[in-house]
Amino acid sequence: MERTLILLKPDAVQRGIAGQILTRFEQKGLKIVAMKLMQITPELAAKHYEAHKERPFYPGLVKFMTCSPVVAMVLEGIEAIAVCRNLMGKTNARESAPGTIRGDFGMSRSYNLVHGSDGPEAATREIGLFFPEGVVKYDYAAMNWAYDPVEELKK
Ligand code: 3AN
Repeated sequence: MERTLILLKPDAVQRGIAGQILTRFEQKGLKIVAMKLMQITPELAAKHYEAHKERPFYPGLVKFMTCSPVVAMVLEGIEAIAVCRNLMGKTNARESAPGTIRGDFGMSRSYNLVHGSDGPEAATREIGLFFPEGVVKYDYAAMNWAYDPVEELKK
């Protein structure tokens, strides 16, 4: 079981399509273990995008991510990181395949609607940054139907 940090970016919230994007993740079978609407501070954005500090698009990226609220969430599932990145599509929404979130909803490389952790280390770091309070523990009814309980959940 893996966890990933997903952000529905300011463009998703301001365009009123946060719900539709959340639905993509929910209908896939990912379990929501944390979720909140929040304003990202410049300090949090700097930590989150540390790896991109030297990139030319960094100032614009921080400005965009702090200009308006985001919906932050932690999703859980088997191979959740790769599953979510496949659902999201390529960074440049114009090149993203139809059927993906960015491919269906976006036209931009920077206003690309959604963030998803790109690996297990990033996921752990990002979840700690956005949810220092931790995640919510509960039984998810779909678990035994989204997966084969015998083969995949090894119950
Ligand atoms: P992804 O979000 O697909 O993992 P990253 O991690 O390479 O993409 O980039 C982080 C964010 O920086 C992207 N979501 C996008 O908003 C922005 N970004 C990446 N590359 C560019 C670029 N060439 N021009 C403008 N913004 C970019």
